[in-house]
Amino acid sequence: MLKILLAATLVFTTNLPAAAHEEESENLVISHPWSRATAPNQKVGAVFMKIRNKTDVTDHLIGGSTPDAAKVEIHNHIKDGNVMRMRRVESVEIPANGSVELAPGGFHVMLMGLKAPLFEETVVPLTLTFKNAGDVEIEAVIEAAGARTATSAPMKMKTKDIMMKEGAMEHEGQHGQDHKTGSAK
Ligand SMILES: [Cu+2]
Repeated sequence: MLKILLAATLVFTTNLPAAAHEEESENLVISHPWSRATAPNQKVGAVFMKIRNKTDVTDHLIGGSTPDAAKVEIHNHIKDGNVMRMRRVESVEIPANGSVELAPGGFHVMLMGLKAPLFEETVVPLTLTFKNAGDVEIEAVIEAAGARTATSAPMKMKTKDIMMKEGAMEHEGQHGQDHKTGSAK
Protein backbone atom coordinates (compact mmCIF):
# COMPACT_ATOMS: atom_id res chain seq x y z
CA MET A 1 0.00 0.00 0.00
CA LEU A 2 2.80 2.38 0.91
CA LYS A 3 4.45 1.60 -2.40
CA ILE A 4 1.28 2.57 -4.26
CA LEU A 5 1.00 5.87 -2.43
CA LEU A 6 4.58 6.77 -3.20
CA ALA A 7 4.15 5.89 -6.82
CA ALA A 8 0.97 7.95 -7.01
CA THR A 9 2.90 11.01 -5.91
CA LEU A 10 5.37 10.32 -8.67
CA VAL A 11 2.60 10.19 -11.24
CA PHE A 12 1.32 13.63 -10.36
CA THR A 13 4.67 15.21 -10.97
CA THR A 14 6.21 13.25 -13.81
CA ASN A 15 3.52 11.55 -15.84
CA LEU A 16 1.56 14.50 -17.15
CA PRO A 17 2.02 13.86 -20.88
CA ALA A 18 0.17 10.54 -20.72
CA ALA A 19 -2.70 12.08 -18.76
CA ALA A 20 -2.96 14.95 -21.21
CA HIS A 21 -3.08 12.74 -24.31
CA GLU A 22 -5.10 14.79 -26.76
CA GLU A 23 -5.87 14.92 -30.49
CA GLU A 24 -6.72 18.28 -31.96
CA SER A 25 -8.23 18.86 -35.38
CA GLU A 26 -9.38 22.11 -36.92
CA ASN A 27 -12.83 21.86 -35.31
CA LEU A 28 -12.47 19.46 -32.42
CA VAL A 29 -10.33 18.50 -29.47
CA ILE A 30 -10.51 14.86 -28.44
CA SER A 31 -9.08 14.26 -25.00
CA HIS A 32 -7.64 11.02 -23.71
CA PRO A 33 -9.42 8.38 -25.79
CA TRP A 34 -9.14 5.09 -23.94
CA SER A 35 -10.48 1.56 -23.77
CA ARG A 36 -10.06 -1.49 -21.57
CA ALA A 37 -7.99 -4.61 -22.09
CA THR A 38 -10.17 -7.51 -23.28
CA ALA A 39 -10.23 -11.21 -22.50
CA PRO A 40 -9.05 -13.55 -25.30
CA ASN A 41 -12.59 -14.59 -26.25
CA GLN A 42 -14.15 -11.15 -25.93
CA LYS A 43 -15.32 -9.80 -29.27
CA VAL A 44 -16.35 -6.30 -28.30
CA GLY A 45 -14.73 -3.29 -26.70
CA ALA A 46 -15.85 0.21 -25.80
CA VAL A 47 -13.85 3.39 -26.36
CA PHE A 48 -14.34 6.47 -24.20
CA MET A 49 -13.14 10.06 -24.60
CA LYS A 50 -14.07 13.69 -24.20
CA ILE A 51 -14.89 15.62 -27.36
CA ARG A 52 -14.83 19.41 -27.44
CA ASN A 53 -16.26 21.42 -30.29
CA LYS A 54 -14.29 24.60 -30.96
CA THR A 55 -16.73 25.94 -33.54
CA ASP A 56 -19.99 27.88 -33.46
CA VAL A 57 -21.83 25.03 -35.16
CA THR A 58 -23.26 21.93 -33.52
CA ASP A 59 -21.52 18.78 -34.72
CA HIS A 60 -22.43 15.10 -34.48
CA LEU A 61 -20.30 12.01 -34.12
CA ILE A 62 -21.94 9.71 -36.64
CA GLY A 63 -19.64 6.71 -36.98
CA GLY A 64 -16.15 5.36 -37.25
CA SER A 65 -13.86 2.57 -38.27
CA THR A 66 -10.77 0.73 -37.10
CA PRO A 67 -8.53 -1.90 -38.67
CA ASP A 68 -8.77 -3.83 -35.38
CA ALA A 69 -12.51 -4.59 -35.50
CA ALA A 70 -15.10 -5.59 -38.08
CA LYS A 71 -17.43 -2.71 -37.26
CA VAL A 72 -17.70 0.44 -35.18
CA GLU A 73 -21.01 1.59 -33.68
CA ILE A 74 -22.04 4.43 -31.42
CA HIS A 75 -23.83 3.27 -28.29
CA ASN A 76 -25.47 4.71 -25.25
CA HIS A 77 -26.41 3.10 -21.96
CA ILE A 78 -30.00 3.38 -20.90
CA LYS A 79 -31.56 2.29 -17.66
CA ASP A 80 -34.15 -0.41 -18.22
CA GLY A 81 -35.73 -0.92 -14.80
CA ASN A 82 -32.70 -1.68 -12.66
CA VAL A 83 -30.59 -2.92 -15.53
CA MET A 84 -28.25 -0.85 -17.65
CA ARG A 85 -28.49 -1.81 -21.29
CA MET A 86 -26.50 -0.72 -24.29
CA ARG A 87 -28.34 0.66 -27.24
CA ARG A 88 -27.10 1.70 -30.63
CA VAL A 89 -27.68 5.37 -31.42
CA GLU A 90 -27.43 7.28 -34.68
CA SER A 91 -25.16 9.98 -33.37
CA VAL A 92 -23.81 11.88 -30.40
CA GLU A 93 -24.37 15.61 -30.43
CA ILE A 94 -21.41 17.86 -29.68
CA PRO A 95 -22.79 21.31 -28.86
CA ALA A 96 -21.31 24.41 -30.48
CA ASN A 97 -18.48 25.67 -28.27
CA GLY A 98 -19.28 22.84 -25.89
CA SER A 99 -18.20 19.33 -25.12
CA VAL A 100 -19.53 15.88 -24.52
CA GLU A 101 -18.03 13.06 -22.50
CA LEU A 102 -18.13 9.47 -23.67
CA ALA A 103 -17.70 7.56 -20.42
CA PRO A 104 -18.56 4.23 -18.77
CA GLY A 105 -22.30 4.09 -18.14
CA GLY A 106 -23.08 6.49 -21.00
CA PHE A 107 -22.12 7.13 -24.60
CA HIS A 108 -19.29 5.05 -26.03
CA VAL A 109 -17.77 4.02 -29.33
CA MET A 110 -18.34 0.29 -29.61
CA LEU A 111 -15.84 -1.92 -31.39
CA MET A 112 -17.72 -4.93 -32.74
CA GLY A 113 -15.96 -8.08 -33.88
CA LEU A 114 -12.50 -7.47 -32.47
CA LYS A 115 -9.88 -9.19 -34.58
CA ALA A 116 -7.51 -9.65 -31.65
CA PRO A 117 -7.66 -8.99 -27.91
CA LEU A 118 -6.88 -5.46 -26.75
CA PHE A 119 -3.75 -5.54 -24.64
CA GLU A 120 -3.06 -3.13 -21.83
CA GLU A 121 -0.62 -0.35 -22.69
CA THR A 122 -1.13 -0.68 -26.44
CA VAL A 123 -3.26 1.59 -28.64
CA VAL A 124 -6.14 1.08 -31.05
CA PRO A 125 -6.12 3.35 -34.11
CA LEU A 126 -9.59 4.70 -34.72
CA THR A 127 -11.11 6.95 -37.36
CA LEU A 128 -14.11 8.89 -36.05
CA THR A 129 -16.54 10.42 -38.50
CA PHE A 130 -18.30 13.69 -37.72
CA LYS A 131 -21.07 15.36 -39.66
CA ASN A 132 -19.21 18.67 -39.95
CA ALA A 133 -15.63 17.95 -39.03
CA GLY A 134 -15.39 14.86 -41.25
CA ASP A 135 -12.91 12.14 -40.35
CA VAL A 136 -10.65 12.52 -37.32
CA GLU A 137 -7.96 9.97 -36.57
CA ILE A 138 -7.25 9.12 -32.97
CA GLU A 139 -5.48 6.43 -30.97
CA ALA A 140 -7.26 4.98 -27.97
CA VAL A 141 -4.98 3.90 -25.13
CA ILE A 142 -5.78 0.49 -23.66
CA GLU A 143 -6.01 0.51 -19.88
CA ALA A 144 -6.41 -2.38 -17.42
CA ALA A 145 -9.42 -4.67 -17.81
CA GLY A 146 -11.26 -3.21 -14.81
CA ALA A 147 -10.16 0.38 -15.27
CA ARG A 148 -12.48 3.24 -14.36
CA THR A 149 -15.93 1.87 -13.76
CA ALA A 150 -18.92 4.16 -13.98
CA THR A 151 -18.74 5.04 -10.29
CA SER A 152 -15.07 5.58 -9.50
CA ALA A 153 -12.60 6.80 -11.96
CA PRO A 154 -9.68 9.00 -11.13
CA MET A 155 -7.87 6.78 -8.63
CA LYS A 156 -7.94 3.76 -10.89
CA MET A 157 -6.55 5.72 -13.75
CA LYS A 158 -3.65 6.78 -11.62
CA THR A 159 -2.98 3.26 -10.39
CA LYS A 160 -2.74 2.22 -13.98
CA ASP A 161 -0.47 5.07 -14.92
CA ILE A 162 1.84 4.00 -12.14
CA MET A 163 2.29 0.65 -13.78
CA MET A 164 3.30 2.29 -17.01
CA LYS A 165 6.32 3.75 -15.33
CA GLU A 166 9.32 1.52 -15.78
CA GLY A 167 10.72 2.33 -12.38
CA ALA A 168 7.54 1.27 -10.62
CA MET A 169 7.43 -1.96 -12.55
CA GLU A 170 10.93 -2.91 -11.54
CA HIS A 171 10.01 -2.59 -7.91
CA GLU A 172 6.83 -4.61 -8.24
CA GLY A 173 7.84 -8.22 -8.60
CA GLN A 174 4.37 -9.39 -9.54
CA HIS A 175 3.11 -6.54 -11.57
CA GLY A 176 -0.28 -8.00 -12.49
CA GLN A 177 -1.08 -9.23 -9.01
CA ASP A 178 -0.14 -6.00 -7.32
CA HIS A 179 -2.16 -4.06 -9.79
CA LYS A 180 -5.33 -6.02 -9.05
CA THR A 181 -4.86 -5.53 -5.33
CA GLY A 182 -4.29 -1.84 -5.78
CA SER A 183 -7.28 -1.34 -8.02
CA ALA A 184 -9.65 -3.11 -5.66
CA LYS A 185 -8.99 -0.68 -2.81
CU1 LIG B 1 -21.83 -0.69 -26.47
